Amino acid sequence: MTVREFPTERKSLPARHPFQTDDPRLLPIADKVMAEERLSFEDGVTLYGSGDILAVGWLANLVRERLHGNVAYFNVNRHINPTNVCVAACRLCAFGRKKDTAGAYTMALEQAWETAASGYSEAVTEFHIVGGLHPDLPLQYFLDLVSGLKQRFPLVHIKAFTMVEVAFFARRAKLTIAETLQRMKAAGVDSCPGGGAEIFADRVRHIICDHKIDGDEWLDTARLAHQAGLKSNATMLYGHIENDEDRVDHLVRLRALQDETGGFQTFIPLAFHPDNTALDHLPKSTGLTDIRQIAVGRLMLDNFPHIKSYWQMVSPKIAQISLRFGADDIDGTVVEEKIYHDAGATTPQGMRRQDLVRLITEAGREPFERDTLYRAVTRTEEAFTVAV
Ligand code: V47
Repeated sequence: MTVREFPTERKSLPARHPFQTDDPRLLPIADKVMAEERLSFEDGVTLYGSGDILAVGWLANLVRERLHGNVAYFNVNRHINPTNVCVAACRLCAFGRKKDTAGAYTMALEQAWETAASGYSEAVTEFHIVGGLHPDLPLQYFLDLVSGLKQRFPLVHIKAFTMVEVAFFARRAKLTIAETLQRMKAAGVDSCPGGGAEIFADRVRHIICDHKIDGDEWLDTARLAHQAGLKSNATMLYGHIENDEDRVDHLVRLRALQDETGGFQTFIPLAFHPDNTALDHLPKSTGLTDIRQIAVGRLMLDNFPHIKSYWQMVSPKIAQISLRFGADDIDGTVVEEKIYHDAGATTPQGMRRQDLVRLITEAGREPFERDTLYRAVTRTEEAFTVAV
């Protein structure tokens, strides 16, 4: 067992035990983390391969507390999936349907606006909007959807459309991606969610989501979104056919783009749910795999402000533990999640604000209600205000 003394500058949190590990390969990595040096591709592979998850978690927690102290973020949000009709037929997905087949739906605009208003009485600060790649719906449908929401809910932040959807809208509307993003912004889109990134490596992408834009196109679209002034998130889908090198490659490519634009807010590892997908022979991810993605993500993505353990994906229990393994955010109330529930998720489809507060408090962290841009939200009985 080797022990490294913890640097003394941490003031806001109680003294911790020193770094200890049974895995000598972690020692040079620990030295780099303590010196705030960037980790290499090889370091990432070592972190994934280490059996000493507590030591990996210790390091990730160090970085997490350096950035956020004891605070853990959550928000009050609502998901809206306007259509599940999708031309892509990705093997990873149980949500998409071909047009006019059983279970396919597309919301009329009024229906989408009503959906936005329904759910819990707590005032939401964010609408999270993603859907399938519909072969016939014009870009104007999505722009009207967003502008109608802005008219009805002017205080609510609209986080809408993944890079895959943006690239698809642009192609269908015969616009450049930059023009498409400008129209989205003008309609009221405030930022973009991180979906569709999956795993960038071509070998994997060809198998799990062959009809989507490739990894470079996802990154190019994100670059344009950031240049247009839209913040965005980045996901990584793990627990299918990818290997450790594919995961590290994904993280390193995200990190390189973030060096360039600074436009990413949050990294969200997403656990693959196999039920009802073409990959339903694969096993579900385990708790330790989930926790490791959070920890390695925190350590490799030194330029990402936030790492989210999305409770819907990994379960509230794992999300809670993740708050000690590198995560600083557990996402929100969500309300009516569909994508993972079609793929067999057994978590509730939403949680109340007070449940999120309890999860965080019981992890020994300080709950901090944020808006989508991580500004403090203050609530009175009927309304909320955002610190700007
Ligand atoms: O891109 C699809 C994933 C993503 C499955 O930005 C699946 O704050 C697991 O991106 N098993 C959409 N995952 C969701 C998403 C997201 C979620 C929460 C917060 C944010 C954010 C973004 O869901 C897709 C895909 O990677 N997905 N099918 C499945 N069977």
